[in-house]
Amino acid sequence: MKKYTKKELLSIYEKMYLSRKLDEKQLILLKQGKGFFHIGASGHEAAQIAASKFIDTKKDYSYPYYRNQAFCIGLGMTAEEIFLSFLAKEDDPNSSGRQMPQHFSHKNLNIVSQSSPTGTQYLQALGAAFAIQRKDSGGVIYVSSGEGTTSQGDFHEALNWASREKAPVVFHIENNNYAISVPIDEQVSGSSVYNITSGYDSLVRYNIDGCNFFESMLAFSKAFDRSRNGKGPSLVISNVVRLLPHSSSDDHNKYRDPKEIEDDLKRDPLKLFINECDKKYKIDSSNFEKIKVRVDKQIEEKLSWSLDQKDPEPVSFKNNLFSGDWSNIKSKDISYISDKIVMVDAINHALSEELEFNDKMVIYGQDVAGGKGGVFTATRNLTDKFGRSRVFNSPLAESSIVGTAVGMSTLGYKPVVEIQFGDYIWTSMMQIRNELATLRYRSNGDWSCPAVIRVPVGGYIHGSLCHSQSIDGYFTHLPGIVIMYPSNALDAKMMLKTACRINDPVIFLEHKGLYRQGYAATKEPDSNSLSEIGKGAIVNKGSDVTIVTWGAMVQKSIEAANMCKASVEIIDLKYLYPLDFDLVVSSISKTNRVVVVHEDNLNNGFGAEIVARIADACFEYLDAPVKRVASKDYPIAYSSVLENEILVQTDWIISAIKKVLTY
Ligand SMILES: Cc1ncc(C[n+]2csc(CCOP(=O)(O)OP(=O)(O)O)c2C)c(N)n1
Ligand SMILES: [Mg+2]
Repeated sequence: MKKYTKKELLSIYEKMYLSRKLDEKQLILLKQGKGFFHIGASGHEAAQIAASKFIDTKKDYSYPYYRNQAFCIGLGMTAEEIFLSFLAKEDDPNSSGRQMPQHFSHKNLNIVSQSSPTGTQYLQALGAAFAIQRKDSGGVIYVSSGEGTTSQGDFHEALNWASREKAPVVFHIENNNYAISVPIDEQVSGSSVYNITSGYDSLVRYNIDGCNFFESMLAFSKAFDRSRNGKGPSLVISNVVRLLPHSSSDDHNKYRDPKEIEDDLKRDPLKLFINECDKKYKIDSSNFEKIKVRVDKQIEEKLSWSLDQKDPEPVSFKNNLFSGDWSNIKSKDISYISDKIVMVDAINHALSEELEFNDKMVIYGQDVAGGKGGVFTATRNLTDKFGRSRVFNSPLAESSIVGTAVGMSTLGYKPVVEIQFGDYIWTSMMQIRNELATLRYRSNGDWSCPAVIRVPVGGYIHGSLCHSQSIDGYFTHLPGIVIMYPSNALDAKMMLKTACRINDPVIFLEHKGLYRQGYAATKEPDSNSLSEIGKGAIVNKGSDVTIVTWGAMVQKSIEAANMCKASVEIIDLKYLYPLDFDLVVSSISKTNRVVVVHEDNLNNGFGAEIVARIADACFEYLDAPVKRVASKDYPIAYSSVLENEILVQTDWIISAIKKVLTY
């Protein structure tokens, strides 16, 4: 049993008390109209300060949830920093005023910016642990949440994969028996997080009284020790009390029994700590009183300083959506290394060359490793060539794939992951929408996650409802992600290599129907050939009408153009974000007529956005209404007869061309 000095114990108390008082102060400020939101750590302080004691901020990383104010103070976050965040000031280290308070982030303390969804942090922490394992730095990743969040699939996915890999993660579940108003018996099977987490190989669990600092120290000491020594993940379930309502927007008197609230006060970790110090170390109460007086005074001074600090500049909302360093990548004259390559092989070669180029790059996904090399063979032979630590299978879990890629890329690795079918990307949507797309922005550039997600998409392969989907319309709506969608082997190779080089997240859409098509096969560009980001191409010059399109519709448009008498200019956008709208405008200014063609179904497809922009920017050039050709608003049926009715056909494009020409 560790012996503590009086100085150590008083310093621990000071941190717990500071967190408690900061909760009180923020709630007062809120009532004074100086802030909008607060979520408190009161009752959780002992377990959190104990956990913080084992973290070495030089090599460990933390993914603390919103109730971890005391933990962050334990790592070194100051009262000024907490106030700057509460007041949404420019110098708020968490987000420069972009996120709600208690969404912690601190570059110097290795606290990785946390978003709001409960549970996404687990898979990111695991990805960060994969990076740590490869760096062999002896670091550990800390990640926490409440007990309610253990109902999220991401939590169990993370336990599974962490156990498989013996990843150095300390999972901390702070069980305060409530998830907002929902009690644990309506949340967790058998009311026991400890029981529902049994059976994961190499995961060791501790179920402790988190109100007791000393007991918490014992558990975390064992947990961190195991992880640091390569023995695998640990789970500490600390049973704590929630002394405040869930947040400043909640009133727990509506759903909690007053007697229970009173009983919780008896387990107040600060009171228990003072009692233990008195009993075991003979430290009398006057010592704690002195700390209280000092901290109270400091808080007032620090608040008054914080109130005087600057708000963010209004124009700063534009900063840090992307890295801003794309100008390094320039198109140049292409040298070719072979006369013909199909698109899937071009993708395979791009991946192989980039694995060679960047030893921090890794590839994973379902079935991507070994002899199979992916269900479409895009990763064939890569495990043989680069080994299992660089090209490996993930569990069958899309959220795991994207979530870990976010974490791994945050710590400097370059995961280029595969989602087997676009139709199944949806279980990773939370990770994409609220994490991958926002990490750089919400941390105002402190953290980023430049992962690449390769996704086979599209129809015309008799794939029915769930192997035919076009998904571009969903992802073009999310600021923060580059979206690439090549239509041929040449572009696929150069664009994918570019995706692997840039410091921003990329969704790379690959049309399954194009993988082995003769018309999408091209000469193969050499390993130095990259593609200028956001540059579309004119693939057919013309003067009567412009077709704006991308992906598999490029070829269909070429076929339609060949079957019309008119002179048709076809633009292959290649990038859906950023969009080469200048190219669209310059073509329409010449042809005065336009058809937008896409494979995704009509309603709310990306064509709607393009057409709206054309209506705004090209009104004076247009001699006919703008037409859209898109698949019908039905799920994609299996029978060829039905599929042909639903997915865009060449004659639909021909008829649209004729309509705008004869208007
Ligand atoms: C994915 C998601 N669903 C719902 C919410 C809204 N929400 C925020 S906190 C919370 C309860 C979490 O409870 P628990 O995990 O027990 O943590 P505690 O707040 O009790 O510490 C809910 C439902 C959210 N932020 N994210
Ligand atoms: Mg809870």
